[in-house]
Amino acid sequence: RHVALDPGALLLGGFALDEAPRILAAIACIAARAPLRHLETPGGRRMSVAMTNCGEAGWVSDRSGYRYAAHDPLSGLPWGAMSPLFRDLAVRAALAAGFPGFAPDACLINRYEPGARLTLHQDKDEAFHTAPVVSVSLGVSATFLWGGQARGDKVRRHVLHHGDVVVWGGPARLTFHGIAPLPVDAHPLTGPLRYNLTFRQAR
Ligand code: MD5
Ligand code: FE
Repeated sequence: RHVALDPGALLLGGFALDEAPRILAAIACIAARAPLRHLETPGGRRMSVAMTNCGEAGWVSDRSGYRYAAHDPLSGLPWGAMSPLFRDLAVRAALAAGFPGFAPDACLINRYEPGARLTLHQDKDEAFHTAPVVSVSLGVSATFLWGGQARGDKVRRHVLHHGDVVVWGGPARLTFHGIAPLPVDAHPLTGPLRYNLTFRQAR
């Protein structure tokens, strides 16, 4: 069930299935402290995906730009700790994809409602691009879009299902990617929603 989407990009089908119920319970705890919110882009648009974080660094966006911050701008509190459940899953996935020694300090939690999407972008707000990004999909299936190293490159599509994990490293780390608008659907554990966790070494 391991499929290479590209050199450096490995899909681990169903890798997080067993942990999924516990991950969803943990997301509810994290969101009780640091609510899922629709961030504003530097251009002043409200993101359709709602976000929160755990770990030492959290990804945030506002009128002044994108960055990693140690504190939740909503509360001024540090983000909640990354639980061993999360860290161990991310480290095991990275290892299975050929990236030993992954030490994530940031976990971004994305929540998609029907119609929510992520337009094509690169993840380059992290200090080092040598570490991979580990992404975990939960709930309603979504169409992942990925192109190449330039914005204009041809875009391919792959459906990501509940429990799928993708590890993006090496030559795939800066690939342009996005998520197509979430369809109206239902999953037994999340209802109409999709969650995605991304683990990174931000600093
Ligand atoms: C998601 N999240 O499903 C996606 C999955 C984000 C984001 O894109 O930035 O929160 S992460 C997919 C990803 C990460 C890093 C690199 C690449 C894809 N890639 O090289 O294609 O919510
Ligand atoms: Fe991304």
